[in-house]
Amino acid sequence: MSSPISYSHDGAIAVITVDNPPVNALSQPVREGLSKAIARFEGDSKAKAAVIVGSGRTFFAGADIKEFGKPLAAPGLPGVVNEIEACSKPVIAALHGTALGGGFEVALGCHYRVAVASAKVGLPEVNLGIIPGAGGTQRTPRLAGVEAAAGLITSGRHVGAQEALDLGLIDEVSNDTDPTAAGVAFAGLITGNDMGPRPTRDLNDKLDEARKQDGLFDGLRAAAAKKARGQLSPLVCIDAIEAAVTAKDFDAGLAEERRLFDTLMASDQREALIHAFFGERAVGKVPELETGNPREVARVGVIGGGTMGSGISIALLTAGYHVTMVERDDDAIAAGKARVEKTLEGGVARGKVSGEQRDRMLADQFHGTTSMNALAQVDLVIEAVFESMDVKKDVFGQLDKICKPGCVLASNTSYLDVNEIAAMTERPQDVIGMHFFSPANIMRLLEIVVAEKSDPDVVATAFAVAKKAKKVGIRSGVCDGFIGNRVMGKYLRVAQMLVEDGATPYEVDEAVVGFGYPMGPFSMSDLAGMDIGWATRKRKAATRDPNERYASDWMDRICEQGHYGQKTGRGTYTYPEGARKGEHEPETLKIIEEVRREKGINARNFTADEIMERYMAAMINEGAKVLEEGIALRPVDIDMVQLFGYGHPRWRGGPMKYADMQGLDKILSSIRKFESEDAWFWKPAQLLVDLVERGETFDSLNKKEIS
Ligand code: 3H9
Repeated sequence: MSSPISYSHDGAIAVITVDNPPVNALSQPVREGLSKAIARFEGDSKAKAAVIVGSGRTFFAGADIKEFGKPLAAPGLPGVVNEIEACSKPVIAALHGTALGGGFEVALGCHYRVAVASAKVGLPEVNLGIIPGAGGTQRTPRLAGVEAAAGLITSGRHVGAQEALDLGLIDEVSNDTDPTAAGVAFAGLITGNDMGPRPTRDLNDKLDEARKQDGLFDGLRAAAAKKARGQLSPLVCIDAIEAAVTAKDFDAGLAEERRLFDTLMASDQREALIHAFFGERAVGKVPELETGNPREVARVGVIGGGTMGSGISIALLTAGYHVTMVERDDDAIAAGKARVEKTLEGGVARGKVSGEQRDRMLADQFHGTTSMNALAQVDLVIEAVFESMDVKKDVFGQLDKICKPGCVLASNTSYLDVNEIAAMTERPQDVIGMHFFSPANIMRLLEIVVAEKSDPDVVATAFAVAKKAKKVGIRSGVCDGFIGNRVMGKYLRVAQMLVEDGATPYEVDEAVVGFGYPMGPFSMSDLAGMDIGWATRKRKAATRDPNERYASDWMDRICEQGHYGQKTGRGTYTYPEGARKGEHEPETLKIIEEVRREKGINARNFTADEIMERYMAAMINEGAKVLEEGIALRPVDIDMVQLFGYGHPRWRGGPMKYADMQGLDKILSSIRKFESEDAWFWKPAQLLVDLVERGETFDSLNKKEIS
């Protein structure tokens, strides 16, 4: 196999080019090639300086993540970076695309850095559960200072070339758009001015400044802990940066960085976060995309201007689509428009959208109307009307008559049968579910619900729109609640049972937050409105299985008193004077005790671990059922639904990954234990039983390349 590294000359400048598509990851042949190229440059009497540059779309985007978790093949990256830094002639990194992680660490090991204006740099390792492990934590503070380095490394954010220059991370932003030309020109300046190598390891001024600041690391740790919410790597980043300041010399700091890096590399959090990285990309690979071609979409109709319809409209406007919002009367369309305007205004205030973009969206891209006929020429319609089968059927019947042939007809239903909706039209092949999550302009999950007759082109169109709107599109089959809400229905019921059996709702919420979710289920229902769940329970009462335990009486009673959560000032929690964070409500506890007394339940204590054992077991068991029914294609689809739509902590990788890491036999034995209390609810999924019998994991059901 030919080396991904090539070596050439441009006059007296050696040009070392990497070509390892798609992102020039630093896999073993790249590291080996780089090491050899540096040795060649050292002995190359024709070359006065060297430029390291990436071909294709980027400089190195980092270590090869696919190699993680496997034994490291020599040469290791830290050694290669040290070899570059030890060169007796200047080495210049010429950056374009995204110089990330190990890729940026190579640049930091070079003596000088020049970037094209569009380049971005960053150390995003924290997002993979690790820390920079090739000197990034030691060299960044030497260039940018401790505080800036900590900000960069604990957040993993990418910074543009100009900001990198301001921070001292690079030496020049070139006007050239070609990185090789930029690098060679900069190298010419260096050699022309007789400037020699400038090893980053020798720069100590910024560290000396930090040494004078009392309590610097306490402050940085406190800030990192606040954001980390259970994730280890941000705090370990600070430990490694501190080593740059306190270690006896650069090599000792580097050794400490390596020790910390190795510890995290062996952690469950690293495994979970890498699973999330590849999972986010894997969910976009579905069978329909192999045959289907996306239809052209420029104009989208959104039916409904409520919270959902306006959120969807904003997401689409931001993605560049023309949006026609339809509402039933003048007042409703005025309110819908006002919602869009207000949210865009907020975006301008927060600097997310420019005033000019907002004006363009409202003046050129957005149109509100009360006439369904205005949808005659759109390419896609997303219906976001009231969640009732009759209402949806009526809308789709009208769309069938109005919309042009080939228009994709999508429903934003969160529970209803998309096959039944499609059957209202003469073109069921054009109908699909596109289930957004509220607030739809912010939440990244988009469940793409493929009905029996949905055409592969229609599926491909929905995925293409998701991608353009920066959503994570995940394929789901048709069932009550699809992947997300169906699984959620189970763990919410467990939460209610736990309360009936002895936990307080506050203990349940605390356990769930302690696990890493941003919010517990009862705070969440207070936020969304307890009346929503109450209405669903009433609607489903007639068809409820008589064997099913009903544990929602205490919530029903709170609703019966007119308390629906934040919007009424009281729900499970109380919100004095419009507070957004709830306080414990003694009346809630009285109602719960009253229900327990009536049902003859002796309250038990549950520890946070016991609460989470049940909560996660319910999620995993239902996830396995969703899989065995073919509603989700792969376990990773369920994991990503939880991550992008329901607040599951990314560093736990999703419920199915969590189950694998806990051991499926352990999860099954928990379920069997609970089954003895409630055989109907806790019936183990056959798939789970089979996997345990075969000694396999959920990951074994994911495609090899994503596991
Ligand atoms: C590190 O460097 C550790 C060091 O400190 C220490 C070492 C000792 N490896 O995202 P895309 C694949 S940790 C392997 O769709 P985009 C990706 O899976 C690393 N594969 O494109 C996808 O494959 P497929 C620190 C990688 O344009 C394809 O490339 N670096 C890697 O939307 C295209 O990717 C990072 O964390 C990789 N490093 O975004 C950067 N990166 O087509 C991670 C990508 O089969 N990468 N692939 O699905 C990214 O953030 C984005 O991929 C990037 C491009 C911004 C570069």
